Amino acid sequence: MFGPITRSPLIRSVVGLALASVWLAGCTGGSPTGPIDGPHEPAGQDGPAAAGLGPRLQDPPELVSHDGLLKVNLVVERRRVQVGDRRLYATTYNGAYMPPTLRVRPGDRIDLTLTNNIDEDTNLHTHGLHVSPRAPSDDIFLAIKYRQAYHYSYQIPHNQPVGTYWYHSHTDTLSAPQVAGGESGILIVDSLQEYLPASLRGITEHTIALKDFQVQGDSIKTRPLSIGAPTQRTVNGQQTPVITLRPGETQLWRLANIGANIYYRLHLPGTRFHVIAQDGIPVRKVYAQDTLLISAGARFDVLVQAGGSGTARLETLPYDSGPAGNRFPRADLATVVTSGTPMTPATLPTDFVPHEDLTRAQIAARKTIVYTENKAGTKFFINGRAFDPRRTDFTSTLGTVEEWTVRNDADEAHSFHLHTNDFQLMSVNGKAQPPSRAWYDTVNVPPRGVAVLRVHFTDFIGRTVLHCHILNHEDKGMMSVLDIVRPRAPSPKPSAR
Ligand SMILES: [Cu+2]
Repeated sequence: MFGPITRSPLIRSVVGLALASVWLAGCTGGSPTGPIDGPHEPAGQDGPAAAGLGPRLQDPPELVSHDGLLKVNLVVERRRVQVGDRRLYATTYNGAYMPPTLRVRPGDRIDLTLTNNIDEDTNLHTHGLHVSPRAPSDDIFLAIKYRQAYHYSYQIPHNQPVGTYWYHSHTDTLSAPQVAGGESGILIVDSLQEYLPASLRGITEHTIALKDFQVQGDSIKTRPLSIGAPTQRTVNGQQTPVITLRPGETQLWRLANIGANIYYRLHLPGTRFHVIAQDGIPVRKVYAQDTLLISAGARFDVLVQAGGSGTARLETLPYDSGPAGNRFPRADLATVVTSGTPMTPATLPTDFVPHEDLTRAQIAARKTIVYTENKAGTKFFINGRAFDPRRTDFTSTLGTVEEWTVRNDADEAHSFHLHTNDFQLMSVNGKAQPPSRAWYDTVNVPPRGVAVLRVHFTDFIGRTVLHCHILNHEDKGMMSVLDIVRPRAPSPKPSAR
C-alpha cells in the first residue's frame, strides 16, 4: 500500500493515523532543541558554529508523494508541545506546533483525512494551490465537527507552479485563533531546483516557516487576539535557531509567513535575497532585495549566497502598518553562521521561468473591491458588507480575464488574497509592477492605497473566496464570496421561417 515517505532517515512510512501522530509528536518533541553540533550534521571544526549560539535549524519532517499520490492523516488536537524554548498547549496537527511539510509534484493527488479532536469546528485550506474550490477539494465553506473526520482529495493540475505553499485552518470566524494556536504547515510543490543552472541543482534548501505566538498561562493565546500585542517569533517552531553555510555557498530558503496576523520585513545584514519565486510562482527574472516585506500568508523562495566567515542575524525590521494599524518591533529570527571550507560562489540565474503575461489580455470585466473598517477596528468590510457565506458577492466567468481594483480606504494596511487562481499584479498606488515578477496569490495593499490586478479564471468553477489575510480581519468580516461560472451557452440562432 501507499505510505507517504518522508525524507527524514528516521521514518520510512506512515501507514496509520495513530502511528503518524505518535511518531511526529515524538520527533518534533525531541529534536528541535538538540545541540548545534548534534549527530545529524557535524559542525565545522574550524568554524564558530559552537555551543552557546542556539539549536540548529530543523526543517519540519516531510511527507512526500509516491507514484503520483500523497496519503496524509492530519489530526487536530490540543497538545502540550515544544514551542520555541517553552512547552505550551497548542492547537496542533499530529501533535506538533510545526507539523509535517507535504511535498508533492504537479499532477499528483493528495488524499488527506482531517480528524477534528478539538471542541470546535475546523477545516483545511491549501493556500495557493490551483485546485477545485468544491468538495472534497479546497472547499473552505465546510465545517468539520468535533470528533468527525473528513476526507479531502486534491487533484493538483500539471500546470501548478512549483514553489512553496502552505496549509491551514480556514474556519469561518475561527481562522485567527486556530492558525495562531498552531494550525498551519508548509506544502511544497517540486521541483524549483530543476529550473536552477546545473551548478546549483542539489543545493541545500531550508524551510524558514515564520510563526509567532502569544502566551496566556500554560498555553498559546488564541482569543481574544490583539494583533499589536507582544508576540514571540519562531522559525520552524524554534526560537532563534542557527543556520549554517560555508563561505561562498548558495542555499535555497523557502520563506513563508504562516502566522495569523503579523507582517515581517526580513533582513540579513551583508546578504541579499535573490527572489526566484513569489507565493510559489517562479519569477521570469530573478531579482535581489536587501529587505523583503512578507505580509501575512505570503511566501518567497530565495537564493542566499554566503560571503566570508562570520555570524549574522536574520532579523525582521520594524514595520508600521499605518495610523489605525500596528507597529511591529524589530526581532531576531535566526543566527546565520558562515564557516568551514570556502566554496567558489556560483553564478546565480537571471532569466528564470517563463510565465503568462496578462498585460495585453482582453479584459472581460472590471471589478472594484473596497476595504473599510469601523472606527473601533472591530468590524471589517468589503464593499460595505461583512462576510456572509450564504451570499454570493461576485461572479466571474471561466476562461475570461478580469481586472480588479482593490482599494484600501482604511488607515492601516490590509492584504488581498484570492483562492483558486493566482493573479498578476499590475500596479500598486499607480506604480507599475514589472510583468517579469508580478504573479502572487497574496499582496499587501497600503493604507489608503490601491492595487490593480488581473485574474485569468482557468480550469475550475465553483464558489470560492477573496479576503484580507490578516486573519483577525478576515474573521471579523473582510471576506467575500466569488462564484466562478461556466460561460453561458450561446443563444440559439433564430430559425429561418
Ligand atoms: Cu486586513
